[in-house]
Amino acid sequence: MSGRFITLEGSEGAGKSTNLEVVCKTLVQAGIDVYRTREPGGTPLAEALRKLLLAEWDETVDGVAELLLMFAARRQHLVNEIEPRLAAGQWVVCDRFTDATFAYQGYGRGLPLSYIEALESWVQESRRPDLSLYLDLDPKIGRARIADRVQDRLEREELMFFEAVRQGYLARAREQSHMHVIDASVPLAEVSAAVAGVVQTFVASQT
Ligand code: T5A
Repeated sequence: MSGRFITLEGSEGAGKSTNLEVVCKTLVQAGIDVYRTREPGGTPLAEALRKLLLAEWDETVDGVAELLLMFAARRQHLVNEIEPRLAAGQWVVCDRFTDATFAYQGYGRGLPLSYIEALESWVQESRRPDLSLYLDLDPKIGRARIADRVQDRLEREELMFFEAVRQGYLARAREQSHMHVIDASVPLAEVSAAVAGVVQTFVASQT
């Protein structure tokens, strides 16, 4: 049996990295062989593209150029890591995937969603996440949580950008049955319990 593809989404500081551990631990406890990865990134070339995408440049980074780099990294990641592992029966847990592109490049940058839909079909063929957990948080709270970190190019965007990103995720969640919204404003233990609960229900539905 082929594996399942689970993604974790959220805006800056929502707790994705922290809760990715919870997703993996819940799956391992259920006896599932898990591979953990992230986007942009996940292969040497895709990680190099990540560095370019998050770096500051002495020029404006064009939104379409940013979108194409995201999908170039995604294609490399899918072909070299994600697809072979799913085919071998491993479950893949990925920190962000194409729902992030809809939210950041579509709603945040204002690029036509039709560009993203076209690239999604071309680059991913029929591959879509089986389950995506979206950690929803007011971007003001998220920013405060990561205020002591060195900020990358995307993290330095205006609050308005992150408010549009949040609306984008919420719009996707209303339309896409694979997406589950989790309130990330409550204490971490409660968020993690909700994450584990959704994952356990999903696992039970697959057997
Ligand atoms: N991107 C990505 C696009 O624009 N398009 C795309 O297609 C893709 C795939 C890199 C960037 O790329 C963009 C989006 C991003 O800007 P990233 O590194 O995955 O993506 O994203 P970041 O959001 O930068 O990851 P962070 O590590 O900053 O955020 P997390 O993972 O959400 O936050 P985390 O878990 O590190 O938690 C932050 C802090 O909050 C605390 C944690 O302990 C930690 O200190 N915390 C809580 N505190 C109180 N209550 C809670 N419930 C808490 N949960 C966590």
